[in-house]
Amino acid sequence: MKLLVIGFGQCGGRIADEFARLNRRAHVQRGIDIITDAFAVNTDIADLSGLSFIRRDYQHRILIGGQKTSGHGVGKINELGAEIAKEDSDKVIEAIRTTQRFAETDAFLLIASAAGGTGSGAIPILTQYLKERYIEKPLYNLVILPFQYEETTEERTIYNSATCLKSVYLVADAIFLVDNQRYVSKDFSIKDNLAKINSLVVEPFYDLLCAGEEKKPKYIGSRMLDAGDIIQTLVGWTIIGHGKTRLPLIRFPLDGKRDFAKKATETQKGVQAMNQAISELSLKCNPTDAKRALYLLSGSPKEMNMNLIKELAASLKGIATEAIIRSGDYPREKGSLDVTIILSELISVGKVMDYFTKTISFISTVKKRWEGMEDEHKGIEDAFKDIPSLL
Ligand SMILES: Nc1nc2c(ncn2[C@@H]2O[C@H](COP(=O)(O)OP(=O)(O)OP(=O)(O)O)[C@@H](O)[C@H]2O)c(=O)[nH]1
Ligand SMILES: [Mg+2]
Repeated sequence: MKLLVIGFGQCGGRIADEFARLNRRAHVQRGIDIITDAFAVNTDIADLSGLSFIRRDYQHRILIGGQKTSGHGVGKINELGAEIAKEDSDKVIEAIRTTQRFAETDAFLLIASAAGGTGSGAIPILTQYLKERYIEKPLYNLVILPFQYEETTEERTIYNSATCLKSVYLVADAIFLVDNQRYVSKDFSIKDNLAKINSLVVEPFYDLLCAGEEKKPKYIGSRMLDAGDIIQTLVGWTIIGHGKTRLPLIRFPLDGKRDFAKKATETQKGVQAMNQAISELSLKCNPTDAKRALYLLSGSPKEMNMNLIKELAASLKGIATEAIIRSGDYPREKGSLDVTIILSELISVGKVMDYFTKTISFISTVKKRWEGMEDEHKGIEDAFKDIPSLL
Protein backbone atom coordinates (compact mmCIF):
# COMPACT_ATOMS: atom_id res chain seq x y z
CA MET A 1 0.00 0.00 0.00
CA LYS A 2 1.32 3.42 -0.90
CA LEU A 3 0.55 6.45 1.24
CA LEU A 4 0.87 10.15 0.60
CA VAL A 5 1.99 11.50 3.96
CA ILE A 6 1.54 15.05 5.28
CA GLY A 7 2.70 16.12 8.75
CA PHE A 8 1.35 19.27 10.42
CA GLY A 9 3.12 21.20 13.18
CA GLN A 10 6.31 20.08 14.89
CA CYS A 11 5.18 16.62 15.95
CA GLY A 12 3.37 15.85 12.69
CA GLY A 13 6.31 17.06 10.60
CA ARG A 14 8.79 14.93 12.49
CA ILE A 15 6.68 11.78 12.20
CA ALA A 16 6.10 12.44 8.49
CA ASP A 17 9.89 12.73 8.23
CA GLU A 18 10.15 9.34 9.93
CA PHE A 19 7.78 7.89 7.31
CA ALA A 20 10.01 9.34 4.58
CA ARG A 21 12.87 7.50 6.27
CA LEU A 22 10.83 4.29 6.39
CA ASN A 23 10.31 4.60 2.65
CA ARG A 24 14.05 4.96 2.11
CA ARG A 25 14.51 1.75 4.14
CA ALA A 26 11.89 -0.11 2.07
CA HIS A 27 13.61 1.08 -1.08
CA VAL A 28 17.10 0.02 0.00
CA GLN A 29 16.24 -3.23 1.83
CA ARG A 30 13.37 -4.47 -0.30
CA GLY A 31 13.44 -2.51 -3.57
CA ILE A 32 9.88 -1.22 -3.13
CA ASP A 33 8.18 2.10 -2.35
CA ILE A 34 5.51 2.56 0.30
CA ILE A 35 5.21 6.37 0.22
CA THR A 36 4.39 8.33 -2.93
CA ASP A 37 5.56 11.59 -1.33
CA ALA A 38 5.98 13.19 2.10
CA PHE A 39 5.26 16.81 3.09
CA ALA A 40 5.62 18.90 6.23
CA VAL A 41 3.34 21.88 6.88
CA ASN A 42 4.08 24.33 9.69
CA THR A 43 3.78 27.92 10.89
CA ASP A 44 7.28 27.58 12.32
CA ILE A 45 10.31 27.95 10.02
CA ALA A 46 12.78 26.46 12.51
CA ASP A 47 10.79 23.22 12.82
CA LEU A 48 10.70 22.83 9.04
CA SER A 49 14.46 23.34 8.81
CA GLY A 50 15.13 20.65 11.41
CA LEU A 51 13.74 17.79 9.28
CA SER A 52 16.05 15.31 7.55
CA PHE A 53 14.28 13.14 4.97
CA ILE A 54 11.48 15.27 3.55
CA ARG A 55 12.71 17.12 0.47
CA ARG A 56 14.00 20.59 1.25
CA ASP A 57 12.12 22.62 -1.39
CA TYR A 58 9.27 24.95 -0.44
CA GLN A 59 6.72 22.63 -2.01
CA HIS A 60 7.58 19.82 0.40
CA ARG A 61 8.36 21.92 3.51
CA ILE A 62 5.39 24.25 3.38
CA LEU A 63 5.31 27.37 5.56
CA ILE A 64 1.78 28.60 6.26
CA GLY A 65 0.62 31.72 8.09
CA GLY A 66 3.96 33.44 7.56
CA GLN A 67 2.41 36.90 7.86
CA LYS A 68 0.33 36.15 10.96
CA THR A 69 3.00 34.36 12.99
CA SER A 70 6.24 35.68 11.43
CA GLY A 71 7.31 32.05 11.20
CA HIS A 72 7.18 31.38 14.96
CA GLY A 73 4.21 29.06 15.43
CA VAL A 74 0.79 29.77 16.94
CA GLY A 75 1.72 29.22 20.60
CA LYS A 76 -0.79 26.40 21.22
CA ILE A 77 -3.84 28.35 20.04
CA ASN A 78 -5.34 25.70 17.79
CA GLU A 79 -8.18 27.98 16.62
CA LEU A 80 -5.45 30.12 15.06
CA GLY A 81 -3.85 27.00 13.57
CA ALA A 82 -7.22 26.14 11.98
CA GLU A 83 -7.75 29.68 10.69
CA ILE A 84 -4.32 29.80 9.07
CA ALA A 85 -4.86 26.37 7.52
CA LYS A 86 -8.11 27.62 5.96
CA GLU A 87 -6.38 30.70 4.54
CA ASP A 88 -3.32 28.86 3.21
CA SER A 89 -4.84 25.52 2.24
CA ASP A 90 -4.24 26.20 -1.45
CA LYS A 91 -0.47 26.05 -0.86
CA VAL A 92 -0.82 22.50 0.45
CA ILE A 93 -3.31 21.37 -2.14
CA GLU A 94 -1.23 22.75 -4.99
CA ALA A 95 1.89 20.95 -3.75
CA ILE A 96 0.00 17.65 -3.57
CA ARG A 97 -1.73 18.10 -6.89
CA THR A 98 1.56 18.56 -8.72
CA THR A 99 3.51 15.79 -7.03
CA GLN A 100 4.89 13.36 -9.60
CA ARG A 101 3.59 10.05 -8.25
CA PHE A 102 0.21 11.22 -7.04
CA ALA A 103 -1.67 8.71 -9.23
CA GLU A 104 -0.04 5.76 -7.41
CA THR A 105 -1.35 6.93 -4.01
CA ASP A 106 -3.74 4.45 -2.35
CA ALA A 107 -4.59 6.70 0.59
CA PHE A 108 -3.64 9.90 2.41
CA LEU A 109 -2.14 9.85 5.88
CA LEU A 110 -2.26 13.20 7.69
CA ILE A 111 -0.35 13.43 10.98
CA ALA A 112 -0.36 15.88 13.92
CA SER A 113 -0.29 16.09 17.69
CA ALA A 114 -3.66 16.80 19.29
CA ALA A 115 -2.29 19.05 22.03
CA GLY A 116 -0.28 21.61 20.05
CA GLY A 117 -1.58 24.60 18.10
CA THR A 118 -0.60 24.41 14.44
CA GLY A 119 -0.99 20.67 13.87
CA SER A 120 -4.03 20.27 16.09
CA GLY A 121 -5.85 23.10 14.28
CA ALA A 122 -4.69 22.36 10.74
CA ILE A 123 -5.22 18.60 10.52
CA PRO A 124 -9.06 18.60 10.54
CA ILE A 125 -9.18 21.46 8.03
CA LEU A 126 -6.90 19.84 5.47
CA THR A 127 -8.53 16.45 6.04
CA GLN A 128 -11.86 18.01 5.17
CA TYR A 129 -10.55 19.88 2.12
CA LEU A 130 -8.70 16.86 0.72
CA LYS A 131 -11.64 14.57 1.38
CA GLU A 132 -13.94 16.89 -0.57
CA ARG A 133 -11.47 17.10 -3.42
CA TYR A 134 -10.41 13.46 -3.68
CA ILE A 135 -13.59 11.60 -2.79
CA GLU A 136 -12.28 8.28 -4.09
CA LYS A 137 -9.15 8.17 -1.89
CA PRO A 138 -9.34 7.07 1.75
CA LEU A 139 -8.22 9.76 4.15
CA TYR A 140 -6.51 8.61 7.33
CA ASN A 141 -5.22 10.60 10.28
CA LEU A 142 -2.55 9.69 12.78
CA VAL A 143 -3.03 11.74 15.94
CA ILE A 144 -0.51 11.84 18.78
CA LEU A 145 -1.95 12.22 22.27
CA PRO A 146 0.05 14.17 24.90
CA PHE A 147 2.18 12.91 27.79
CA GLN A 148 0.41 12.74 31.13
CA TYR A 149 2.49 15.54 32.66
CA GLU A 150 1.37 17.91 29.89
CA GLU A 151 -2.25 17.31 30.81
CA THR A 152 -1.67 18.53 34.33
CA THR A 153 0.74 21.38 33.64
CA GLU A 154 -0.67 23.03 30.54
CA GLU A 155 -4.28 24.16 30.57
CA ARG A 156 -4.64 24.11 26.79
CA THR A 157 -3.55 20.48 26.42
CA ILE A 158 -6.86 18.78 27.13
CA TYR A 159 -8.99 21.44 25.45
CA ASN A 160 -6.92 21.29 22.23
CA SER A 161 -6.98 17.49 22.25
CA ALA A 162 -10.75 17.37 22.64
CA THR A 163 -11.47 19.92 19.89
CA CYS A 164 -8.97 18.29 17.52
CA LEU A 165 -10.28 14.76 18.17
CA LYS A 166 -13.90 15.74 17.71
CA SER A 167 -13.10 17.55 14.46
CA VAL A 168 -11.01 14.78 12.90
CA TYR A 169 -13.61 12.18 13.85
CA LEU A 170 -16.18 14.13 11.83
CA VAL A 171 -14.09 14.16 8.65
CA ALA A 172 -11.44 11.38 8.50
CA ASP A 173 -12.18 7.83 7.35
CA ALA A 174 -10.07 6.45 10.19
CA ILE A 175 -7.89 7.90 12.94
CA PHE A 176 -4.84 6.06 14.28
CA LEU A 177 -4.47 7.06 17.92
CA VAL A 178 -0.99 7.08 19.40
CA ASP A 179 -0.48 7.87 23.07
CA ASN A 180 2.93 9.38 23.87
CA GLN A 181 2.54 8.19 27.46
CA ARG A 182 2.52 4.51 26.35
CA TYR A 183 6.12 4.79 25.17
CA VAL A 184 7.28 6.28 28.45
CA SER A 185 5.57 3.52 30.42
CA LYS A 186 7.32 0.91 28.28
CA ASP A 187 10.79 2.34 28.69
CA PHE A 188 11.24 5.30 30.98
CA SER A 189 14.67 6.13 29.60
CA ILE A 190 13.06 7.42 26.39
CA LYS A 191 10.97 10.06 28.16
CA ASP A 192 13.02 12.87 26.65
CA ASN A 193 13.80 11.08 23.45
CA LEU A 194 11.09 12.07 21.00
CA ALA A 195 13.10 10.80 18.03
CA LYS A 196 13.10 7.31 19.55
CA ILE A 197 9.36 7.49 20.17
CA ASN A 198 8.79 8.60 16.59
CA SER A 199 10.70 5.63 15.22
CA LEU A 200 8.62 3.29 17.42
CA VAL A 201 5.42 4.98 16.21
CA VAL A 202 6.13 4.27 12.52
CA GLU A 203 7.70 0.80 12.90
CA PRO A 204 4.39 -1.16 12.84
CA PHE A 205 3.64 0.34 9.42
CA TYR A 206 6.74 -1.17 7.78
CA ASP A 207 5.65 -4.75 7.02
CA LEU A 208 2.03 -3.68 6.77
CA LEU A 209 2.70 -1.29 3.89
CA CYS A 210 5.40 -3.44 2.24
CA ALA A 211 3.45 -6.72 2.12
CA GLY A 212 1.08 -5.71 -0.69
CA GLU A 213 3.82 -4.01 -2.74
CA GLU A 214 6.03 -7.08 -3.18
CA LYS A 215 6.39 -8.26 -6.77
CA LYS A 216 8.77 -11.25 -6.43
CA PRO A 217 6.86 -14.55 -5.98
CA LYS A 218 9.10 -15.70 -3.12
CA TYR A 219 7.98 -12.72 -1.00
CA ILE A 220 4.29 -13.20 -1.67
CA GLY A 221 2.47 -15.10 1.06
CA SER A 222 -0.21 -17.73 0.74
CA ARG A 223 -2.64 -15.03 1.86
CA MET A 224 -1.24 -11.70 0.71
CA LEU A 225 -2.42 -8.71 2.66
CA ASP A 226 -2.89 -5.81 0.27
CA ALA A 227 -4.25 -2.26 0.22
CA GLY A 228 -7.81 -3.60 -0.16
CA ASP A 229 -7.63 -5.53 3.13
CA ILE A 230 -6.20 -2.55 4.96
CA ILE A 231 -8.80 -0.15 3.56
CA GLN A 232 -11.60 -2.57 4.51
CA THR A 233 -10.24 -2.72 8.06
CA LEU A 234 -9.75 0.99 8.76
CA VAL A 235 -12.83 2.78 10.11
CA GLY A 236 -13.06 5.40 12.87
CA TRP A 237 -10.88 5.13 16.01
CA THR A 238 -7.99 2.78 15.31
CA ILE A 239 -4.90 1.50 17.12
CA ILE A 240 -1.85 -0.37 15.90
CA GLY A 241 0.85 -2.54 17.44
CA HIS A 242 3.85 -4.62 16.51
CA GLY A 243 5.60 -7.55 18.16
CA LYS A 244 8.75 -9.48 17.32
CA THR A 245 10.30 -12.67 18.61
CA ARG A 246 13.65 -14.11 17.64
CA LEU A 247 13.73 -17.79 16.76
CA PRO A 248 16.57 -19.92 18.09
CA LEU A 249 18.92 -20.87 15.30
CA ILE A 250 18.98 -24.55 16.28
CA ARG A 251 18.95 -26.94 13.38
CA PHE A 252 16.73 -29.90 14.20
CA PRO A 253 17.39 -33.18 12.35
CA LEU A 254 14.52 -34.00 10.05
CA ASP A 255 13.03 -36.88 11.98
CA GLY A 256 9.34 -36.61 12.78
CA LYS A 257 9.62 -36.03 16.51
CA ARG A 258 12.13 -33.19 16.32
CA ASP A 259 10.27 -31.58 13.46
CA PHE A 260 7.16 -31.59 15.60
CA ALA A 261 9.13 -30.00 18.43
CA LYS A 262 10.41 -27.30 16.11
CA LYS A 263 6.94 -26.47 14.88
CA ALA A 264 5.68 -26.29 18.44
CA THR A 265 8.46 -23.79 19.26
CA GLU A 266 7.53 -21.70 16.26
CA THR A 267 3.87 -21.69 17.19
CA GLN A 268 4.77 -20.67 20.71
CA LYS A 269 7.06 -17.89 19.41
CA GLY A 270 4.35 -16.69 17.04
CA VAL A 271 1.84 -16.45 19.86
CA GLN A 272 4.48 -14.64 21.91
CA ALA A 273 4.94 -12.09 19.09
CA MET A 274 1.20 -11.58 18.93
CA ASN A 275 0.97 -11.07 22.69
CA GLN A 276 3.77 -8.54 22.46
CA ALA A 277 1.98 -6.70 19.63
CA ILE A 278 -1.17 -6.57 21.77
CA SER A 279 0.70 -5.34 24.83
CA GLU A 280 2.42 -2.67 22.73
CA LEU A 281 -0.66 -1.26 21.05
CA SER A 282 -0.37 2.48 20.40
CA LEU A 283 -3.09 3.27 22.95
CA LYS A 284 -4.54 1.35 25.86
CA CYS A 285 -8.02 0.14 25.00
CA ASN A 286 -10.42 -2.71 25.41
CA PRO A 287 -10.02 -5.04 22.36
CA THR A 288 -13.63 -6.20 22.71
CA ASP A 289 -14.61 -2.66 21.62
CA ALA A 290 -13.13 -3.28 18.15
CA LYS A 291 -15.49 -4.11 15.30
CA ARG A 292 -12.68 -4.78 12.86
CA ALA A 293 -9.19 -6.21 13.26
CA LEU A 294 -6.26 -7.28 11.16
CA TYR A 295 -3.03 -9.14 11.73
CA LEU A 296 -0.03 -9.71 9.56
CA LEU A 297 2.47 -12.46 10.29
CA SER A 298 5.90 -11.99 8.83
CA GLY A 299 8.86 -14.37 8.93
CA SER A 300 10.83 -16.86 6.91
CA PRO A 301 8.47 -19.07 4.84
CA LYS A 302 9.90 -22.15 6.59
CA GLU A 303 8.91 -20.75 9.95
CA MET A 304 5.34 -19.92 9.04
CA ASN A 305 2.91 -22.77 8.83
CA MET A 306 -0.85 -23.16 8.70
CA ASN A 307 -0.89 -24.31 12.28
CA LEU A 308 0.66 -21.04 13.39
CA ILE A 309 -1.68 -18.93 11.28
CA LYS A 310 -4.70 -20.75 12.73
CA GLU A 311 -3.32 -20.43 16.24
CA LEU A 312 -2.87 -16.67 15.85
CA ALA A 313 -6.34 -16.24 14.38
CA ALA A 314 -7.79 -18.05 17.40
CA SER A 315 -5.65 -15.99 19.77
CA LEU A 316 -6.84 -12.67 18.27
CA LYS A 317 -10.45 -13.82 18.09
CA GLY A 318 -10.17 -14.68 21.78
CA ILE A 319 -9.55 -11.05 22.71
CA ALA A 320 -11.23 -9.08 19.92
CA THR A 321 -14.41 -11.09 20.24
CA GLU A 322 -16.67 -8.71 18.32
CA ALA A 323 -14.35 -8.03 15.39
CA ILE A 324 -14.33 -9.16 11.78
CA ILE A 325 -10.73 -10.29 11.42
CA ARG A 326 -8.62 -10.05 8.29
CA SER A 327 -5.17 -11.60 8.08
CA GLY A 328 -2.17 -12.25 5.91
CA ASP A 329 1.29 -13.78 5.86
CA TYR A 330 4.42 -12.17 4.50
CA PRO A 331 7.42 -14.40 3.86
CA ARG A 332 10.39 -12.20 4.54
CA GLU A 333 12.85 -11.89 7.45
CA LYS A 334 14.68 -15.00 8.58
CA GLY A 335 15.24 -15.89 12.22
CA SER A 336 12.32 -13.90 13.65
CA LEU A 337 8.56 -13.86 13.65
CA ASP A 338 6.87 -10.47 13.48
CA VAL A 339 3.22 -9.76 14.12
CA THR A 340 1.49 -6.48 13.24
CA ILE A 341 -1.99 -5.89 14.64
CA ILE A 342 -4.66 -3.30 13.92
CA LEU A 343 -7.81 -2.89 15.97
CA SER A 344 -10.31 -0.59 14.29
CA GLU A 345 -13.83 0.82 14.47
CA LEU A 346 -13.46 1.02 18.25
CA ILE A 347 -16.84 1.88 19.67
CA SER A 348 -15.36 3.42 22.81
CA VAL A 349 -11.94 4.80 23.70
CA GLY A 350 -11.56 5.68 27.39
CA LYS A 351 -8.83 8.26 26.92
CA VAL A 352 -10.73 10.11 24.19
CA MET A 353 -13.97 10.09 26.21
CA ASP A 354 -12.01 11.49 29.13
CA TYR A 355 -10.79 14.47 27.07
CA PHE A 356 -14.38 15.22 26.08
CA THR A 357 -15.72 15.05 29.64
CA LYS A 358 -12.89 17.14 31.08
CA THR A 359 -13.27 19.75 28.34
CA ILE A 360 -16.99 20.18 28.94
CA SER A 361 -16.31 20.90 32.62
CA PHE A 362 -13.29 23.10 31.69
CA ILE A 363 -15.53 25.21 29.41
CA SER A 364 -18.08 25.78 32.18
CA THR A 365 -15.30 26.67 34.67
CA VAL A 366 -13.83 29.18 32.22
CA LYS A 367 -17.29 30.66 31.60
CA LYS A 368 -17.77 31.16 35.35
CA ARG A 369 -14.28 32.64 35.64
CA TRP A 370 -15.10 35.13 32.86
CA GLU A 371 -18.38 36.10 34.51
CA GLY A 372 -16.47 36.65 37.77
CA MET A 373 -13.90 38.79 35.97
CA GLU A 374 -16.62 40.85 34.32
CA ASP A 375 -18.09 41.57 37.76
CA GLU A 376 -14.65 42.61 39.05
CA HIS A 377 -14.18 44.92 36.07
CA LYS A 378 -17.63 46.37 36.68
CA GLY A 379 -16.58 47.05 40.26
CA ILE A 380 -13.57 49.07 39.08
CA GLU A 381 -15.64 50.90 36.47
CA ASP A 382 -18.26 51.78 39.10
CA ALA A 383 -15.55 53.09 41.42
CA PHE A 384 -13.98 55.47 38.86
CA LYS A 385 -17.11 56.59 37.08
CA ASP A 386 -17.07 60.08 38.67
CA ILE A 387 -13.31 60.62 38.06
CA PRO A 388 -12.60 62.87 35.04
CA SER A 389 -10.78 61.10 32.17
CA LEU A 390 -7.92 62.63 30.18
CA LEU A 391 -8.78 60.73 26.99
N1 LIG B 1 5.75 11.67 19.69
C1 LIG B 1 6.07 12.96 19.55
N2 LIG B 1 5.37 13.92 20.18
C2 LIG B 1 5.73 15.21 19.97
C3 LIG B 1 6.83 15.58 19.15
N3 LIG B 1 6.94 16.94 19.17
C4 LIG B 1 5.94 17.39 19.95
N4 LIG B 1 5.21 16.36 20.45
C5 LIG B 1 3.99 16.44 21.28
O1 LIG B 1 3.12 17.32 20.58
C6 LIG B 1 2.46 18.22 21.46
C7 LIG B 1 2.85 19.63 21.10
O2 LIG B 1 2.52 19.84 19.77
P1 LIG B 1 3.51 20.41 18.64
O3 LIG B 1 3.43 19.47 17.47
O4 LIG B 1 4.84 20.72 19.19
O5 LIG B 1 2.74 21.75 18.30
P2 LIG B 1 2.56 22.48 16.90
O6 LIG B 1 1.57 21.76 16.08
O7 LIG B 1 3.91 22.70 16.29
O8 LIG B 1 1.87 23.86 17.31
P3 LIG B 1 2.50 25.23 17.89
O9 LIG B 1 3.94 24.97 18.23
O10 LIG B 1 1.65 25.56 19.06
O11 LIG B 1 2.36 26.21 16.77
C8 LIG B 1 2.89 17.78 22.85
O12 LIG B 1 1.93 16.89 23.34
C9 LIG B 1 4.21 17.07 22.62
O13 LIG B 1 4.49 16.12 23.61
C10 LIG B 1 7.54 14.54 18.50
O14 LIG B 1 8.50 14.75 17.75
N5 LIG B 1 7.11 13.27 18.72
MG1 LIG C 1 5.34 24.26 16.75
